[in-house]
Amino acid sequence: MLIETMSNHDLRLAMLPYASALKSINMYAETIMEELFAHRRSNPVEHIKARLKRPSSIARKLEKKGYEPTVENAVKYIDDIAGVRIVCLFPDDIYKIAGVIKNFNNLRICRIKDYIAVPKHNGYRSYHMHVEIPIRLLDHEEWVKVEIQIRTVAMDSWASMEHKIRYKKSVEIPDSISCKLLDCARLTSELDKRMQALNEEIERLIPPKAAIEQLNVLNGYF
Ligand code: 0O2
Repeated sequence: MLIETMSNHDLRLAMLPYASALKSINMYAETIMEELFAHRRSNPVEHIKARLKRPSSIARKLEKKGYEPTVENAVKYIDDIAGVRIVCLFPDDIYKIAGVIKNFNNLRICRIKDYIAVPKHNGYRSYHMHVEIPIRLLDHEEWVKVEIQIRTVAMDSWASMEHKIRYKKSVEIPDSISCKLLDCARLTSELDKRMQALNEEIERLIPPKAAIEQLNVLNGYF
């Protein structure tokens, strides 16, 4: 069925499994935060954003990929109809969060795109996990695709800016602007490295949890 000819009711029905998948992934994300918080006594996640792709964007993406904009093709060829973005402070946290996600039992990892190890030619950096999770519907269970993007605040602010001025826009962006964007991407990468190093320095100053508890006992706080 062509997306543009579908009624709002049919569109909502087609999106239902993806909306449920987003709810489940949000629960997973909260578990990740709690687990990492328990280990580190600080929350590595700055914020989490979940979104369903708009039908018009799905149709546009299908046409860009050379497919007819139908629901069947969307289910088959579009991996990010349901998308979750986890934004954290430091690059190391990205791989820790990805590690926790990989250990979830009820989740299939289909594809990893590590645009941090190998950034895109325009400077885009982010860690993408294409996963599938089981969703229980009225009469059957279905594995639904979700794209999880994990990135730092610096990577996120660069991507938002680039998205705004270039990504998806039909205007021709001059090379001079592309070069400046690439330069900004390098700066954000440098900023991430420095902030990571600074955080490690600060962490070394903080005594381990056991030592604090012992000190409290000695001081008669317990
Ligand atoms: P929107 O509006 O954010 O939803 P593939 O299926 O592998 O052939 P796809 O789906 O483009 O290609 O996969 P990829 O590379 O994982 O990109 C998915 C999403 O990552 C994009 O969705 C963007 O959100 C983001 N992204 C990827 N490359 C760039 C980039 O160069 N700049 C910015 N700002 N974001 C990027 P959409 O549907 O393209 O856009």
